[in-house]
Amino acid sequence: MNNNIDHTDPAKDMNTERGNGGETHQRAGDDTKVLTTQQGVAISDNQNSLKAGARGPTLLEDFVLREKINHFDHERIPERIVHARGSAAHGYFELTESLEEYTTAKILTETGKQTPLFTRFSTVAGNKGSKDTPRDVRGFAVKMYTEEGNWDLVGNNMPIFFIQDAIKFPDLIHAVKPEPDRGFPQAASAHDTFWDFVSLSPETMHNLIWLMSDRALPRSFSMMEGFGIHTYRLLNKEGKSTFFRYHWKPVAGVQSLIWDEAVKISGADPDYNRRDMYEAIENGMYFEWELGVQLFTEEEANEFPFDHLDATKLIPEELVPVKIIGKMVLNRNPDNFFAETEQVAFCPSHIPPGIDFSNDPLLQGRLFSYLDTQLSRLGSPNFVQIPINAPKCPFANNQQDGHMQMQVPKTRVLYEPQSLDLDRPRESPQKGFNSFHEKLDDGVKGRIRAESFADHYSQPRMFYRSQTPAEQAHIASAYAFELGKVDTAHVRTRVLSHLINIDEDLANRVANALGMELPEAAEPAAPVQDMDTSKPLQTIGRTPKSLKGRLVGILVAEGSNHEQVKKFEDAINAQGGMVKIVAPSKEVKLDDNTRIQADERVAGAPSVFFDAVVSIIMPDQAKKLAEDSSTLDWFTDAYVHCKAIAYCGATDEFILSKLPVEKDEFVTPLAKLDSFVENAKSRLWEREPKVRDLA
Ligand code: HDE
Repeated sequence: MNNNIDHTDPAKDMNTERGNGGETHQRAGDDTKVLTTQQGVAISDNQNSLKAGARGPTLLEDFVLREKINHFDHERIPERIVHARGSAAHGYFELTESLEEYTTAKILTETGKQTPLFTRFSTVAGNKGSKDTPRDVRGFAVKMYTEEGNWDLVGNNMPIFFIQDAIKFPDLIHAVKPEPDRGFPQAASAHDTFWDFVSLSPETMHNLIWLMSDRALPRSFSMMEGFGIHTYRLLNKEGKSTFFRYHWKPVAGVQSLIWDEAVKISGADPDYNRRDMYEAIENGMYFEWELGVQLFTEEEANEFPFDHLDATKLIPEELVPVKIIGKMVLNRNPDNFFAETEQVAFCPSHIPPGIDFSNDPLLQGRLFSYLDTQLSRLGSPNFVQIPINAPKCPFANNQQDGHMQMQVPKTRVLYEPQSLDLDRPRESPQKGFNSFHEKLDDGVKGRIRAESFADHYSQPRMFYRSQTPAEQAHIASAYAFELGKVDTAHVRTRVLSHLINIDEDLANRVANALGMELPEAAEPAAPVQDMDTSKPLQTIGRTPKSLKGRLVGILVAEGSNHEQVKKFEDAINAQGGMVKIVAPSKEVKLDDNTRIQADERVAGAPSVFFDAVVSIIMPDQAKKLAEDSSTLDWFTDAYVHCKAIAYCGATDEFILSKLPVEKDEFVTPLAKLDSFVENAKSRLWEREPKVRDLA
């Protein structure tokens, strides 16, 4: 909360002058920094171009103007083809358990050491200027600056992907992106082309059901899991290989938005997730994850009831437990969005010795794509020299020249082998990256899909059946919402024909919501198995009860009781929660005459921004606020979004009494501060059947 207002004049150490428009502007004094051109020439006037006469024309000679405009004209670079919208933070990784038995990679064997990293979270389909809260997969990309070279762990917040082979990726993305003739919808999968493509590609069924689940609506970047999806390898001193898949487990637990909240947040604050991360880190509430690995041998993999090289399959944690080996902490915001978040270039092919790839055909395609795409995005193979991309360990090679080359090699010798300059770098069989010496079957060359990749329904079935009833209902209504936006009847029918194979109850719910008959089931390419359900696939039921990372909105108005406000604020902060003060006006005088600045005006801060709300207002103000629809929505939404509410007498008398808000055990008077704090620690799903149709 911003308390008393400071009206200090920021211009007091500057020479201020009045411009022609009457505005005040500041000029450098003796000991302040001087504005210069790119060439370092001091600029005397940054407000007026060089003209022939007071009323123009402007002279071509004006190099200050030309340089400034020229640079401005070229400020934009192409956005990422996918994952364009993202935000990032710096932090570190610390290994807690050595994997020495399995790998030589120092990052996975040297415990206790902190390795710097940079992590970028993203949506997939939307453009750079879209919103943070669409229904979408989230990217989860970590660049670890290890002492043996950069390791980019380029993953998602879901453990599986839509397709099995990289050759289908451009089609998948073309189908989900805005339709090419009309240029919409933006950042949305709810349209005909997406559902047409996926319903013709049954391998997408598993990722689709995750996309329809609450996982696609993370409450915070700190509240989502991260997964590498593909199987990778670890290689030890003897060259022995062990397969692994990695998981980032959020310390705050997995928490999601409700769809109605996500929709409202999109309008009220398209920057919702990035603002949350920025503010939390600025307030010292760092984001934390544990790194876990599922380790398994080739022999064990051969016994799995699915193919571990198939990126549409997850490995249930009950089958191969996740071994926690370290933690990641994000504790510093970038200094500059463009220089760091925009220019960071992740490539799954950036990998240190001791780690290696598997033959997953999706991964194999990615190894080409990421390096390739940086050329059109960043413009030169020298993108690795941009500070955010450069390794922090020594690096040296004979690659030379190219656009924007920043290095000045002082040698005649930029080739290898060579005998003219003994200081130049040479290959090292001992320290260098070695690929696993894999014995390959004498297969037949061809455009083949392995038969072991044919089962597309067993795992989506396992996922659906592992969910709590509330989550199953959310999934069914997400399918109904999305298909409700699909105008082509045969596409909707085809989707239903797949859902029957996943779960008949699900198919029926969706068909009912759409008013459609169930069609014949699609013909499965492999028998559908009833796999055991898996608790880690749930979110509700696994969320820890905690205020950490959660935000409480306190509504105040003229004359509100300052002491009461403080009491709530202190109680919430004491348990790691954050508070924002919301008021009808930006500045407000409380009962003890303190004038405070509200963080938000109520009209600009709907209760979807908060995890719980408190209202401390006087009767005259409550009467006024009861006439304002944004205040009424504030309480109604908090209620229907299953949040804790603490109210004062005036709020009860003049506002709540007008609303369909039942005073259940989670809607409490201010006197029950402790109960409110407990209730604010999680979403109150118990209320959901009363406020939403979960049929
Ligand atoms: Fe990506 N993906 N991807 N992807 N991906 C990109 O690379 C691609 C896939 C992921 O914050 C692009 O630098 C292909 C799976 C993340 O900068 C591009 C295929 C997973 C990010 C690209 C996949 C991901 C990207 C666009 C199928 C999870 C954002 C810009 C073979 C394991 C990284 C860029 C960041 C970005 C290609 C599938 C994760 C075009 C061809 C599976 C987190 O190279």
